[in-house]
Amino acid sequence: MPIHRRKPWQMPESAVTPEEAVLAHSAAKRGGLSRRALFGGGAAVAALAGAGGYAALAQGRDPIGWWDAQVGNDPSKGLYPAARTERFTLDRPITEAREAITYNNFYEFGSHKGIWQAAQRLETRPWTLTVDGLVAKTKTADIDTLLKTFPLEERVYRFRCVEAWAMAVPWTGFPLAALIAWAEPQAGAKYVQFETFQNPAIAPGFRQTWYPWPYRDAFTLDECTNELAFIATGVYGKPLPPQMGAPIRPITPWKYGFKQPKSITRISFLAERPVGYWEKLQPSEYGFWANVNPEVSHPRWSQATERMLGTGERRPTLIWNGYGEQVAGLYTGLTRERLFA
Ligand SMILES: Nc1nc2c(c(=O)[nH]1)N[C@H]1C(S)=C(S)[C@@H](COP(=O)(O)O)O[C@H]1N2
Ligand SMILES: [Mo]
Repeated sequence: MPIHRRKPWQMPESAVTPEEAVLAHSAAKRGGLSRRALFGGGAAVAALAGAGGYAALAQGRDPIGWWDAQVGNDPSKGLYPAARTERFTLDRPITEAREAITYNNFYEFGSHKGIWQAAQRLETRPWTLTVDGLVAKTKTADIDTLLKTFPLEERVYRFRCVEAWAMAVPWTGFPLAALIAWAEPQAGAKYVQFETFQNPAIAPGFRQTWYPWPYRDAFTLDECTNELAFIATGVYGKPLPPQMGAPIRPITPWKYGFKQPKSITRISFLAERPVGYWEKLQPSEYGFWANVNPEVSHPRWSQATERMLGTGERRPTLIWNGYGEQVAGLYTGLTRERLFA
């Protein structure tokens, strides 16, 4: 086997994250794939990711400078920064932008944190969002039309990955409730499913056919109309960079990060509860609700504390990620549900 020079996005096996470890486990169960077969694929993935366009150009660039250059070509740049809504002020400093845009989970571009350059192959214009299922009528809207329809605001939210890393992030966007109202759900709609783009030509992860593509996850309609539920189109006062889910993603800050698909192209209103991407891979570890709770351990690690990106500071995990006042009432009576996994 030829020796490949280590590229920034190739991580040593020791850097394997908990979410990847699950995958190795479940893929091994299904298809008899070994851990090495899974993680040894890094060079092939890297070759694909590095093959084209912006991704190749981004190599070796400063991530902030690169982002600024991309924003210069963004038709929505004039909408940013938006005024901050102060009532969501936090108990912790905002995470450095550089940390948040270079440490990402976006399995379409690779199953490790160093995907920011690979993700530059995502072309975010033109971009259409479809709403379908139990709605008055299927609608498709262009992202720039949506951005003009809903007034943008900035909200600083806690963000907590199930792997126990965390951030404090200034998202720009609009309440998810506004998008739901625009979609005109029918009476029978109980669940709202978000679906990520699916284009194997630009994202090497799709070749890894043991993943249940496209990346999807869902919330109840009541969760979506809670005042905290948000649609992010920007972050740090600029349009979202591709690696953070440009041009549009849902944000539900009281839940673990995996519940929130990036770069969505479809929202479906459903009568039955669908099974999300991680729940399909490992239902015993990743459930439908996935609300943050320090006392409910992941089967393979404690959730009692979290590590802040950038500073490395450890903080105690907060129940509902600190948003109990807004969201706890959504769950009264659901005593038989696994609310925290
Ligand atoms: N399409 C897609 N969306 C995704 C993921 C992914 O792999 N693909 N990872 C999820 C996980 S596990 C987390 S923690 C967050 C990470 O968001 P960030 O990279 O912007 O911090 O995105 C979520 N949304
Ligand atoms: Mo995550």
